[in-house]
Amino acid sequence: THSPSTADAKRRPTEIVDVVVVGAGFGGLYALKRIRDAGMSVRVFEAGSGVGGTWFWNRYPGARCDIESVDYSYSFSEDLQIDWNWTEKYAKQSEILAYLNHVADRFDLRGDIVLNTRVLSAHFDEAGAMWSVTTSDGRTVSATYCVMASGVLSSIKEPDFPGLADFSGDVYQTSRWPDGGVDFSGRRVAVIGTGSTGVQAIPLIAKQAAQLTVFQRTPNFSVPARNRPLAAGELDQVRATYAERRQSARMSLAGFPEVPSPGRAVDHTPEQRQEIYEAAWAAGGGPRLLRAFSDIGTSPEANASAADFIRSKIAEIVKDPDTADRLSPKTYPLGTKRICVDTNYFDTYNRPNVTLVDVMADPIVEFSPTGLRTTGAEYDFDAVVLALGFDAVTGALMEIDIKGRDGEKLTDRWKHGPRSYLGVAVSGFPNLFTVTGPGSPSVLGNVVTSIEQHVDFITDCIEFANRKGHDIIEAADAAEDSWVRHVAEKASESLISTSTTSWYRGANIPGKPLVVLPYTGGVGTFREICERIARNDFEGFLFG
Ligand code: FAD
Ligand code: N01
Repeated sequence: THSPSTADAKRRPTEIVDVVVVGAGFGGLYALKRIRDAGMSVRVFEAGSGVGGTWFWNRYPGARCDIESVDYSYSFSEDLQIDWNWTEKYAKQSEILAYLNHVADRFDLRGDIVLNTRVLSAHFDEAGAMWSVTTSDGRTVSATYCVMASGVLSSIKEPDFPGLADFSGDVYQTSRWPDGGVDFSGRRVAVIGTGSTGVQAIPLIAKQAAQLTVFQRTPNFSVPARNRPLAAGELDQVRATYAERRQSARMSLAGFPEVPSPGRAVDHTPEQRQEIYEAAWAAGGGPRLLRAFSDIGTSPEANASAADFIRSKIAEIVKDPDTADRLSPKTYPLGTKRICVDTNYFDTYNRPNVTLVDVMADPIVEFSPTGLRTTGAEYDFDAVVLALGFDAVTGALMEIDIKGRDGEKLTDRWKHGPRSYLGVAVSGFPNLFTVTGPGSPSVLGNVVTSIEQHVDFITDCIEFANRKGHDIIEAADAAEDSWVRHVAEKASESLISTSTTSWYRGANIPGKPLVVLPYTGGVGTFREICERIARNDFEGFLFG
């Protein structure tokens, strides 16, 4: 890939486009296609050296999706969804990356994408009603609209362990995994972090490494993926009913086709519940268990019954009762951190070469040249894998120097927590759109369903303005206020608001305001609200 030098770029006159898009993952690629098809000029900037976003960066062992691939994929092109052959129930990272590269080629997107280029700032010039966007290669681009498709889980939580720089072994971050992989054979390896990433990587690293020490702070709920190759004919069956399947996902709670629900857990006997949980566990996947009953997300009693079931499974699988106990989440309700979907995760702790260290009880103090020290012990290893998570939903936006009307900074506006109209637009920041921004369903469930809906809504809104001869679109203060209130109200009905450790609430980043970031009212409900707003001439937006 060719990246022009800073000097070259500086000599270039300011490029003028209708729309700048930041990011070339699922969101940015679709935004480019949709906005270009609407007849506008688009320039996409992507910090990575390839397209794919999440699936470009996260190459750690075991990386794969946790929503079935036939659903975790674009629905905008009938031909694409008919032609593409997913090989497994949950595709691995390389296959999803190949799919997104195929999308870039198939729809001829690459010509409008500049790789290896980070957007540093976006300032709104009120006089000219244009965004001035600067990039890491020294360009300035002038655009009527800015669409931020910078990702909900793309800003890495950097390690701040004292002494890490003095560690003489190798340090790997799961989201910056070396292309071509890492061979851990014969090595003593440490993993810090047991979120979805750690849970996927740990079983595979354990198989290869001589010794693996897992440093766990908060244990996670995890259910078996039961991943498998898709049998002959299975894809054809999906293709035959794709339209219904997609429609069900669009109108669902969490962006994947609704699982037929037997109703509320509280209306079932303990024996009936057990049977239904067992069936969900046997079928595999997070959605099946979380949606086993309709009240798991809202009723503490229903939630506890599902959580107890998973804890009983951990106790069954893990032979050492003390390890099983430490692996069992007890401090937050099920589903208030994203449920993990694994292959042999708990069973991995039965291996003689794997040790679990509880760093909640015995915190990490510092790294040394040969390993790390906790308050109670010292551990030596040759390599450490950091799976510490992300500054979710708002992180990537806050990293860009965004200034709206009167030079107001987005970081100032969101100092006490993000405020947005529909997760799409911010008052005082005209013509700036965020794909899956805070206050939209974004990270809950199947993110691709939400990405498509958001990009469609944003493009429709810009086209509406174009038709009416307007070139300013701005969220009205009152509309934003009432949306923020509605999001908070919905959040207070959800058990997510009670979790003190979840990145859904920003709790994993020191100093981040504790606000439930996604809209918990449901993907389908959110879509209906957006459709109503669009029908009412995009009420809540001011046009000028
Ligand atoms: P991303 O894919 O994150 O793309 C954003 C891009 O923007 C990145 O490539 C980044 O480099 C670029 N960027 C950011 N800031 C700048 C800047 N200033 N200048 C230039 N470029 C910039 N969701 C699910 O629904 N199901 C799953 O199974 C699932 N699995 C996941 C697995 C992992 C390991 C992770 C980390 C996330 C997973 N997610 C999953 C969430 C996933 O992030 C979304 O599903 C989806 O891929 C997001 O697409 P996006 O285009 O919005 O963002
Ligand atoms: O990140 P996480 P992730 N000392 O924040 C620990 C998606 N995803 O990358 O919980 C010690 O969940 C931290 O501990 P604690 C999915 O949406 C999907 O794993 O803060 N430990 C936690 O254990 C997911 O939810 C898949 O106490 C520290 C871990 O690091 C989201 O991305 C795969 C620490 C971080 O877990 C994020 O998942 C991967 C410290 N200083 C990702 N700091 C699929 O399966 C942090 N931790 C599809």
